[in-house]
Amino acid sequence: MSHYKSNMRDIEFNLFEVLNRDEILGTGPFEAVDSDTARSILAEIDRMAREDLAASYEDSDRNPPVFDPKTNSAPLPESFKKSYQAYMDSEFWRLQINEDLGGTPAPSSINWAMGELILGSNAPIWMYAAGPSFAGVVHRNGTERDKQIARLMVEKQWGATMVLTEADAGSDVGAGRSKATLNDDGSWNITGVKRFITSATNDMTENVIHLVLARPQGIEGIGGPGTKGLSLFIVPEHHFDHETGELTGERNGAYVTNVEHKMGIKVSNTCEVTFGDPQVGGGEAAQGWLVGEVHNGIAQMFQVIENARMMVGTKAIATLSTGYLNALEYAKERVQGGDLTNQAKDAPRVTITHHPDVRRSLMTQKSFSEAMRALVLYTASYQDKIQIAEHNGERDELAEKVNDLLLPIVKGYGSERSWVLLGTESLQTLGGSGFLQEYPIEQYVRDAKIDTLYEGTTAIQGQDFFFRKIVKDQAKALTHINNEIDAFIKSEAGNGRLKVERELLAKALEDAGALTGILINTLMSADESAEGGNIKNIYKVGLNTSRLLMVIGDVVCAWLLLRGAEVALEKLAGDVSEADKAFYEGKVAAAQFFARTNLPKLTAEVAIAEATDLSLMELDEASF
Ligand code: ST9
Repeated sequence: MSHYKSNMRDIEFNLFEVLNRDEILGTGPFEAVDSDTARSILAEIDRMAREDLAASYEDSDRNPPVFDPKTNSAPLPESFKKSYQAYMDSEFWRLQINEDLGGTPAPSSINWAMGELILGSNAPIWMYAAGPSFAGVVHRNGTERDKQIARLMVEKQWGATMVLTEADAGSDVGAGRSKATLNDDGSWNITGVKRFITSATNDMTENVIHLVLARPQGIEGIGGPGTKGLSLFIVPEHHFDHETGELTGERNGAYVTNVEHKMGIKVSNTCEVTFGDPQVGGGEAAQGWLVGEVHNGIAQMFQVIENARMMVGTKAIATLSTGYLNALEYAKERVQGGDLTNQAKDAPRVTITHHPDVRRSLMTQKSFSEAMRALVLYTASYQDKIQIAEHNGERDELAEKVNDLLLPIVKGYGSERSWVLLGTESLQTLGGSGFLQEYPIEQYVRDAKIDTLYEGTTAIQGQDFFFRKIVKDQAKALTHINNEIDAFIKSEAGNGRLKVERELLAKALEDAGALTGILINTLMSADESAEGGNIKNIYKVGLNTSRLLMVIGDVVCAWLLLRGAEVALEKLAGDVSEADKAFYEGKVAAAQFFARTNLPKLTAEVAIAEATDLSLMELDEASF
């Protein structure tokens, strides 16, 4: 039986009943994917995810790739390769690719719905299969030469990697020391050692294209310190004819020199890659080509990072969702103890779904996984707007800003909530059995932990959220979301049944506003050019940026659940099947539970932020 339990009903509810994606499917850039096609594609991906992709999930964990220093590779288990091939053969990855590259573009919302199914069933498949999506970034930023390379990346289905991190440059990408030196023929030689590079070796694709950040040497005006001095290079594992894509038979000097031993997602090779070291491999130079012939590396790389941050958040919530559904299945069958209302020693034993604390736990899992699914698809609906505008030769700047604002919530809030809930609630529902490898949840916990770490830790997401997405944006996107939530609060949504929750949401929105205000005022008080300014006050901001991310995440999630509950209540007022009645009642219950159990806590978060002083920063390190 499959470990993966999808929630297609809720995915379709979000896409078609709340976000009304029917309105954009089959039109504009999505002409080739109409509503019926999208539904049947999702149904087939759902089947494939539960059967073909989930099939190798456990085996890939128990028999992970092992690094072979003689061949600089780590071959993947056969079971995993079969699942990967099933996905590639389905050709559904083409929905994320633009037409120029041989794709059939679908709205981002449909793609991330597909992403949830694949990432929840076996996430490394999505990661190894990302080569064609990476090609999109090469194509978008590239010269004619690069565009042709991008076409080949798709045609040949080569693997691809994002190569930023070094041993002493993780969160601080700008500390990277890898170098690039210009050759006479216009290509560059890359030297340096990169770490934590996902998918840098596999035995499923004939080539891997590394997108490498390195610092150009010896040319005035470029290659300075920090992230702005980094440029982005296309560095293949094997050289190829740039016109035909035929491998020339020459190895490029980009070698995997280690594969990490990890806590989870073990089948996803996390590699050290050494570039241009005469002592490594055949000692070849690592030849690369500057993307777009412009030195704009960090901005170009962030196009990949933004997509990957969305991927990580979606992976996290997909794992929580299947964790919850596995816990639910267990709880419905597990008989243990008597009902609290009947304490007689010979009272009939009941399934654990009768116990209040198990119900609390199950509803906590349900409400968070459905809230964060709504968050992912709501964010993706802004990406749909961006796609539509681009198709019309325009830019939708508001949609871009809102997407930017929501991304750290999807990634930071989504991964933190998911990982914690998988451990404290989903696994806990199974009691001691949850600790066993007979059930998938212990693997989910191990596999989900990475989501709070890679693609920018939660602390980085909190800083990005406050400094870049709120302060630098002058709160334009935040104001837009605030106004949307405010309009909902003031509406008659829920026809009386959501009145209490709308009041709770109003107070929570006020709290979120107060917390944002505290951080902005504290930031201003750190400006030493203003009277009384004290630079140390910036520490007080830093002590609260992750808090702000989580608080606004709670508010947005509560709102999205309540919006869904409003739709559910409208449906319940009409004729619905028994199955739909239970589903819609579940939507209302989850929204009410989320609002009632989470939102009142936000007032305390404001008080904590308000009381922040510098004592923690002044404490001697020896006292920790
Ligand atoms: C990793 C791999 O963890 C994990 C698994 C990957 C699996 C891959 C497979 C799936 C992916 C598929 C992707 C396919 C691609 C498809 C695309 C389709 C279209 N937003 O604040 P500043 C830029 S990899 C946008 O001064 P610092 C911006 O250009 C490792 N841009 O930063 C800015 O200039 P300006 C992941 C942003 O203080 C410039 O950077 N590692 C954003 O110099 C400088 O900004 C990390 O994630 C943003 N949010 O550097 C690093 N932020 O201001 C984490 C910055 O003029 N560390 N830019 O616009 C950070 O993010 C740091 O905050 C830092 C700080 C490095 C940015």
